[in-house]
Amino acid sequence: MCFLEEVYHARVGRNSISSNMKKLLICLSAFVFMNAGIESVAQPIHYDESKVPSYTLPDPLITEAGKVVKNKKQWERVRRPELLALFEKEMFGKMPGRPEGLHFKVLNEDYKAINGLATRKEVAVYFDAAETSYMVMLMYVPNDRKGPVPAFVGINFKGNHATTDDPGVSMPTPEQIAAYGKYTPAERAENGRRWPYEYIVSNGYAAVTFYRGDVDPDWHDGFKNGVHAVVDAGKERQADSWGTVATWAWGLSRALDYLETDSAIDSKKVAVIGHSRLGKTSLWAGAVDKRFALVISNNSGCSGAAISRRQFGEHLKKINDTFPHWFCTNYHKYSSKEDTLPFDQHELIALIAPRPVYVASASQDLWADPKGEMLSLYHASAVYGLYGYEQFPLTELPQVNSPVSTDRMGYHLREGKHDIVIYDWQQYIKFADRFLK
Ligand code: GTR
Repeated sequence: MCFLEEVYHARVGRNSISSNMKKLLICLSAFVFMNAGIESVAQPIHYDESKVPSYTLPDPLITEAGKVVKNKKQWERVRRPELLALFEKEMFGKMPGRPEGLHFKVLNEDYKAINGLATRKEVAVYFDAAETSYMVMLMYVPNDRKGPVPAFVGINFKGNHATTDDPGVSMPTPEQIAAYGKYTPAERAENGRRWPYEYIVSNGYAAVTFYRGDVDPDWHDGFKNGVHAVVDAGKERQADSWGTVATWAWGLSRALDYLETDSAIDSKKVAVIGHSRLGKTSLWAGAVDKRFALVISNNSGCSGAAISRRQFGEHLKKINDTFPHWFCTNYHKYSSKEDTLPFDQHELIALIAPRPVYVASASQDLWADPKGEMLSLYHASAVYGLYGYEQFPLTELPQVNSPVSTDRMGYHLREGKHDIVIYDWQQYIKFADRFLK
């Protein structure tokens, strides 16, 4: 994405700016697109409900052989594996299982973190026996606990040290910085508002996070760096080899592998959470790994919760062109051909059934298509219905800051821009309390 396009997308898609500024940016962007020959001109971005093409969504309850799925047994035995394999082959790419050499080391522990409210730990999760590839997990566990506690696990954008001003959290080492390559580390606490640790632990949950770059640095280097270096060594890439979103989701499962060994955590009560590209990731992690008890998608947008066929805001061509490494090569064949997708994103939500799922949007985040994100819940309800759970009731967006929930699904449209803020966490904790307490 060129600089002007970034500005245009950040300002026009997600925030409000003056109309003169908007016009100027549109003209400049158009000028840059024409001169650079950027393909996206071929499929413009729109934010206009009247431009949503008419579409028919694939029915999650019809098997590839054309049979109607009538009960949860048929769903679990036939249709769910079929759909999971389809998403794997055509979108995220195949992820390996738990690597043989996986092992953990608690690097440090402080019982007096957050004014004595929590125990902070940093844990190295090594992906190979030789310890050439690893991620560092940061955890805050409430001290006020009678037994193992439920937890939220999610990846962070800018490094563990950037999620808090706690001076006990390690800064990345020169060796780690070298491995991240293109990215220089953020300032300490730069992203702190997204990780309200005190609020989370005060509500009885552990908070667990790691940096996306530890698993796979977020740029297209031909799938050489991060975990690819050890897990894919010697393998030739295929059209369905895993993309970066799948590697991150795999990292979430490895975090859960560790949590299963930690007696302070109730590993049967772990919610997986993610914002934006990491919300796409939490949905895929939740679909693949049934150990996650609850799944949260915060502003996940295109190729996350949003229905692709709506082509509202970011579309497949845009995401595949801008982030060619996020999904597998097969996914690129659906760019500008959304109607040929063998699935749509409501079926990604359906793969989480019957576990509770929460989708959240933000009112100014049109790039992520709030209505499309919400409609996935509506259309995934058919599968939840096989388990006797309620239909998500809305087909039009609710008022801002008015959460809606059923016995298994939650949704809110937060007022404001693309972000994860305390309002979002408040809703997630309220929802999680119903299932994980
Ligand atoms: C955007 C991208 C979105 C979303 C976002 C993010 O640039 O187009 O799909 O994932 O990044 O992760 O912040």
